[in-house]
Amino acid sequence: MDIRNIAIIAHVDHGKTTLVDALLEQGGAYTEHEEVQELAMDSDDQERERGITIYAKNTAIHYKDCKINIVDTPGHADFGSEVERILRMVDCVLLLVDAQEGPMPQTKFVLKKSLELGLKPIVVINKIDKPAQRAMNVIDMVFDLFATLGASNEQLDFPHVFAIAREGIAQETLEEKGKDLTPLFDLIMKHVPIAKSDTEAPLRMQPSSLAYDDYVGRMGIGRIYEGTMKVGQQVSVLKPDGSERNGKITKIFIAEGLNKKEVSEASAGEIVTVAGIDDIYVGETVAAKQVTEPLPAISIDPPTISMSFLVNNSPFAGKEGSQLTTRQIRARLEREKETNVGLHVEAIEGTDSFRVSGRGELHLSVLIESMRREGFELQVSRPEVIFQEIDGVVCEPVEHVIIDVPEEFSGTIINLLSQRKGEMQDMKTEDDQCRIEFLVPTRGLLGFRGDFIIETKGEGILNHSFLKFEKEKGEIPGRSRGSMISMTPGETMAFSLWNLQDRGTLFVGAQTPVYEGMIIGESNKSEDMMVNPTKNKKLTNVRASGSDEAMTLVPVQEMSLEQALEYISDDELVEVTPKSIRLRKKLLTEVERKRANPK
Ligand SMILES: Nc1nc2c(ncn2[C@@H]2O[C@H](COP(=O)(O)OP(=O)(O)OP(=O)(O)O)[C@@H](O)[C@H]2O)c(=O)[nH]1
Ligand SMILES: [Mg+2]
Repeated sequence: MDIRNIAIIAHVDHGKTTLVDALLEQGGAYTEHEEVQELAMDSDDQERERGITIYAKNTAIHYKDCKINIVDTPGHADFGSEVERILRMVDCVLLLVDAQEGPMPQTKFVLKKSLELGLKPIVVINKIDKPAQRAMNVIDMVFDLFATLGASNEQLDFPHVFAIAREGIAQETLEEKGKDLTPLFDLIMKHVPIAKSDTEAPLRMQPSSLAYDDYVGRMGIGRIYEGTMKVGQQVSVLKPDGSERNGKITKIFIAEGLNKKEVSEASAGEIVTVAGIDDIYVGETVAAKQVTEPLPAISIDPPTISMSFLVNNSPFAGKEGSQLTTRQIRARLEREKETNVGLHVEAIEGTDSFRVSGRGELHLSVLIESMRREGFELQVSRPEVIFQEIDGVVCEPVEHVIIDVPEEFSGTIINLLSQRKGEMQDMKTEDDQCRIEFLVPTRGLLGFRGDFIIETKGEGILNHSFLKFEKEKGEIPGRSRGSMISMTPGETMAFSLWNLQDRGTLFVGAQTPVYEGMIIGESNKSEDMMVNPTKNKKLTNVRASGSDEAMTLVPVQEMSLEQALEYISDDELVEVTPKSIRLRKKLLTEVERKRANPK
């Protein structure tokens, strides 16, 4: 069979999943009356709510006599290493670039990885319907990016097409108005090589990612490079280091539109999901018995960020969740490790806590959010960057940052990032709009987003993605303001909050239960401030005219999980339950804190 294997790659939000929608629709994946949701591939709850793709997924369509396997990848930087692994199972990529934004940090990252693997990308300039599109410029920028990344002459000669993914339109030139995706399908047929299908050779298949199913257990998703795989077949599983073990294939699935189809066999060229090998892992080779040579290893990037996960021991512990114990948390983290490649979990000896490490804040906060939805209560510490020793030198992760801001804010932003050890690389101004590129240590970016939004009055756009490890950059200043801490348990009263709101920014509204040591806001001063938010107004017989009505509270912006994680300091924790996100001091009483930290 004629099979083509492609992945769709791009910076976050440039329209990958939307394009897959259109490809599925026009590739006849649906029957006439099938009701299909927008962004159908983003099927996970958190994906739908956050409006981003978190897990790479594959699908397949038929065009003419050909089957096209398509892998939709996440664009967010935290999932970049997954994209890198996935590129191993395809023969071509569609590189999407927003016709207004142009190439962004993650465009660069995924393109670099594709070029290194020798892939020849098809460039899709998407969103040409945007009023501020500058598609022709963007083509030049993409060309420059290819050149900077050391593309070969063949790669530089990339085919391109313009698109409005949302309307299911592609067109060869900017002027003509397209009517469907035919020009893109034609490019795919012309430029994506037919998947090699040597069915005579003995079986070799390699998982690029993992999945889990309650009935069949862990499954490997990857490409069959050679031979044929059959249900019931006895196989060897070879590790890159040459060690081997036995296994048996119990189920094979291939993609068909939005569904998986169970088949009894599949051959070289096909992308399959296989069950039967319980401890299968990314990069291993599933092979016929006589094979001794594993496929080339797939490297898994080391984590860059870690946090401690603790049992909830706040005064409110156990009130809102059902999964509370260390044992339950441990089991859940172990289960996560089954499929979450790149996640590290380690019990911290002598404590009820775990060190959980991943590829970025979002990678970890998606896990925390899943856990709270499943009924867990836990506490997490401030995210910390993981240093690495490379050739005897202590190194830290550094990110490529692109900032788009109105020109008036550029000075402030450059200042802020310099303090955080950022180095400016480039700055361009067009129509009072600045694009500034920096290299910034990941450490300097933790907690930066909040300041950035405030300083740019919400008009700035911040994009960053991991670039490399570099020599440690020295001290970076932390949060400049202290916390407002409740000195007493109780329920917050509008009267006291009204008095406090001038002294800082409140995180909680009236009638919120609080405990001693809980953080209820940010102080305007640099030190922590102890307050009593539970005091009510003394009743007097004389009613001061108008003062009750005048007690208007500034609306509080409740913190999201990510905001809370970015916000807290080293001596603070985020308490997460199915119903609440609270911030607290690690040590709840002032006495304990003073004892721990005598001035
Ligand atoms: N104007 C315009 N908007 C588009 C077009 N294609 C996609 N969008 C919008 O862009 C947003 C992001 O689209 P997605 O398809 O989720 O982007 P993505 O690349 O899959 O994003 P991630 O998976 O999170 O990296 C959505 O709001 C789409 O409706 C287009 O051609 N024109
Ligand atoms: Mg997507």
